[in-house]
Amino acid sequence: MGSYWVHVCLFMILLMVIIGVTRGNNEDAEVTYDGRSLIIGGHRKILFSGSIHYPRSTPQMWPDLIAKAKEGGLDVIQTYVFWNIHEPQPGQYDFSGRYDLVRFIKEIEAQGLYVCLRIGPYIESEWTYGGFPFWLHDVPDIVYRTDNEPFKAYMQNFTTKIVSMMQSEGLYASQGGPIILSQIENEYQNIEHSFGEEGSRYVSWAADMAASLQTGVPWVMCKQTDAPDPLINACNGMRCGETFTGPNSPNKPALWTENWTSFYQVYGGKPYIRSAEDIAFHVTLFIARKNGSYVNYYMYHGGTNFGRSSSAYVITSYYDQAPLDEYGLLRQPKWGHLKEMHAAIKSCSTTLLQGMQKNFTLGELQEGYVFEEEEEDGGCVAFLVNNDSVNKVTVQFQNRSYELPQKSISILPDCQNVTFNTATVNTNSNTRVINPVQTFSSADKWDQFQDVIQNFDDTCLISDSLLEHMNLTKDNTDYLWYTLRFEQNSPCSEAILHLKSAAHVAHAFVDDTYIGGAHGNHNDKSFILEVPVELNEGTHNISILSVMVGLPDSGAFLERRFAGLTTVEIRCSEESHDLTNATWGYQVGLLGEKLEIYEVQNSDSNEWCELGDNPTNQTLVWYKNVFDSPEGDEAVALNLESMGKGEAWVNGQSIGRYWVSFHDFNDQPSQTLYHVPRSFLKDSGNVLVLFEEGGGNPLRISLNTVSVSLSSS
Ligand SMILES: *[C@@H]1O[C@H](CO)[C@@H](O)[C@H](O)[C@H]1NC(C)=O
Ligand SMILES: *[C@@H]1O[C@H](CO)[C@@H](O)[C@H](O)[C@H]1NC(C)=O
Ligand SMILES: *[C@@H]1O[C@H](CO)[C@@H](O)[C@H](O)[C@H]1NC(C)=O
Ligand SMILES: *[C@@H]1O[C@H](CO)[C@@H](O)[C@H](O)[C@H]1NC(C)=O
Ligand SMILES: *[C@@H]1O[C@H](CO)[C@@H](O)[C@H](O)[C@H]1NC(C)=O
Ligand SMILES: *[C@@H]1O[C@H](CO)[C@@H](O)[C@H](O)[C@H]1NC(C)=O
Ligand SMILES: *[C@@H]1O[C@H](CO)[C@@H](O)[C@H](O)[C@H]1NC(C)=O
Ligand SMILES: *[C@@H]1O[C@H](CO)[C@@H](O)[C@H](O)[C@H]1NC(C)=O
Ligand SMILES: *[C@@H]1O[C@H](CO)[C@@H](O)[C@H](O)[C@H]1NC(C)=O
Ligand SMILES: *[C@@H]1O[C@H](CO)[C@@H](O)[C@H](O)[C@H]1NC(C)=O
Ligand SMILES: CC(=O)N[C@H]1CO[C@H](CO)[C@@H](O)[C@@H]1O
Repeated sequence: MGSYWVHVCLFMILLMVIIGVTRGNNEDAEVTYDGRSLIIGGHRKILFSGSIHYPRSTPQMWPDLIAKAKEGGLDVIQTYVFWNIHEPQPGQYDFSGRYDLVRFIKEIEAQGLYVCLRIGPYIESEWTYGGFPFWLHDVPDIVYRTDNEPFKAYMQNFTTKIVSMMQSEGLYASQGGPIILSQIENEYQNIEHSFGEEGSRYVSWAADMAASLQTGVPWVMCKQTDAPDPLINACNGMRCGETFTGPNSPNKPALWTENWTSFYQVYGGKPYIRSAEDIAFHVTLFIARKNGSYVNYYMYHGGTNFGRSSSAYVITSYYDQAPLDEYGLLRQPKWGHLKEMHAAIKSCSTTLLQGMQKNFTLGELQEGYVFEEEEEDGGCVAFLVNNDSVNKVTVQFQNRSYELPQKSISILPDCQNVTFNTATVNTNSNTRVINPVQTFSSADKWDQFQDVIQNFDDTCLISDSLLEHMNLTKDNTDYLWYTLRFEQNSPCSEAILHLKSAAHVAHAFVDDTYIGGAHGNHNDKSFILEVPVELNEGTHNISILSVMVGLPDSGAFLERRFAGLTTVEIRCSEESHDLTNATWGYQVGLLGEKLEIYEVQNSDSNEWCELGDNPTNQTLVWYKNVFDSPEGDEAVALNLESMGKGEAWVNGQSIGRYWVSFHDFNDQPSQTLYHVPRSFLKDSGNVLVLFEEGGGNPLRISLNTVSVSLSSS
């Protein structure tokens, strides 16, 4: 053997040693669990986690959001994976920009946090179609989320695609990466009964399919009490310390995958405000009473439903009441109070994880939980719970008196001193400051483009019935025209157009004149439009624009949902004409959409003309303006209070649908501010385009910066 081979051999030995060491580390990073907690690299952990959904913010915002989550005491960032943005057409994938899942996970890893990856691929999440790509709808014989071969094939392919992508980037903890948990399916138990035996077969199949992907980290199913081994059943809700029935095996830990920090908001609804005290009470209770070892805040940062990504009626501002608000600013005192609670729990997590739990009564509505290590000088942690929402009480614990405020839990990391009480908020509140920096009040800076009212003669898709809305639009647009040529041969006095729709909005036009509109709401799945109409004898064009504001995202048999017009009649005092089975002509989408009039390269198109003399209250009109970016780096938002309903684009990127004319019970718009991420903007010459369905005044739009007032802690 020559010296060359000696060197090669030495090198090989060295290499094997290095590989051996590395592999040793990898094995250490394997994630397992038992009845108490997840075990990461051999260590038990109590983990605080927060949901941040990558497509609901921008890559430019991610580092700051993750840093604030870490500073707030989180260990884990949880996200869903959004199938319909990643696979817009079968086999065509998109992981760019806001959809760059790997970049998001690597950013979390760079900041030293873990990841819980909820692949679904059904996710609900107030995301259009619950995350399913709409093309699934057209797969022959498909039935979603049950023991159905075509569905399972697509679900398995996408799940495998994501897992392989993570594996090839080395992102599972078992490979030295940050992902410590994955989720398959999502709250399936809610609909399982609709599928009978096939539903339970599907649960087993999904669990086996997931487990077979060999990620080296556990899988969870949330709200699925019978999650098959080795998958862990996890709790979702607001009060898992009270409602969770517990892991379905003594070898599984108590995990809370969605602790709702607020609730999503719909058009016509108001923000759901959950107090910092209430959140802290229930998180602490889950840890004390259920031996909880993982709690995820849903959402920690909600962000923005850009484009047409939100599900039916959901506003673009998502969980703005979360600890980080829509713009990524601290929402105080929520963020600070939870941070303190995380620190109090972390200061005694070893004892919580190693000690024996005992509980005892402290009063009629008071109870105590103690975790005590068995060995001499072992730690002791106590939680003193006052479930009385009206009275504070003084209780005796180990010969000391403790005053417990109303509805609160005191944490005693040494069984003596209270370091945190869930109802005692030491963090100062802050308030949002909105500064108008620019208005758009000069009419000569605006351009407009009048979209067209489609009439029967202009359409080429004809049917003798009212067709289903989503099956025609394929979710490429919100808009579908139903058109008809109506022959009025006999007198028709006091004529009324009466229609019923299972879409979200209808605008009716007769002979190119707007006669009226109506809309439904999140809770009622259909609505009626009834408007007087003048019909002389002769031929009339009836054109109805049916609009959807996001596809449904929940429930069984999503593939069979019906949207669009269901009946149309002309009622005269003499007789009624049922037009339901008349000859209808269809047109998918608006002319402006076809022209991509919102794109920057079309901003000089000669379709645009000067704003009319009376710019307000026009129907189906596109508006365009150009503006400079506000100085500095504060968050930016458009105030669209003067507008009605439509969608807005900045430099060709949709900032979402707006619907200011939909008021809540106090007659206030549900949302007036619409986030424009800084990264959508250039210093100057930004192109703003709005499509307004009717009733807007663009001259009163303003551009604002958004910040929070200083708070002293
Ligand atoms: C799933 O992926 C495999 C391999 O890439 C492919 O051959 C198959 O056609 C895919 N099936 C479906 C339903 O997409
Ligand atoms: C759960 O959510 C409630 C309400 O938002 C909150 O009070 C509580 O602290 C949260 N608990 C956890 C463990 O996240
Ligand atoms: C918590 O763990 C203890 C063991 O330390 C066990 O006795 C108790 O039953 C557990 N409580 C719950 C709610 O699982
Ligand atoms: C301890 O907790 C168990 C389970 O919640 C309950 O049944 C029992 O009454 C509690 N004991 C005391 C003394 O409160
Ligand atoms: C507190 O009381 C409410 C009823 O007022 C009850 O539903 C809840 O389970 C109680 N929680 C605790 C922690 O005892
Ligand atoms: C509490 O006081 C009683 C009598 O004063 C004593 O017997 C007991 O050991 C004390 N308990 C603790 C935990 O200090
Ligand atoms: C969807 O449209 C296609 C043709 O355009 C038709 O064959 C199919 O029956 C429609 N499906 C539903 C559910 O309406
Ligand atoms: C109906 O629409 C067609 C096509 O746009 C048009 O030629 C016709 O004049 C319209 N009829 C009426 C009564 O407006
Ligand atoms: C329309 O046609 C459908 C299917 O042919 C039929 O069931 C329905 O009764 C008809 N409706 C009217 C109002 O004629
Ligand atoms: C706006 O237009 C609609 C119908 O075109 C009309 O009913 C309404 O009165 C108008 N509102 C204003 C403020 O002009
Ligand atoms: C760290 C701390 O505050 N320890 C205190 C706990 O309570 C005892 C008496 O109750 C004090 O002596 C300690 O200083």
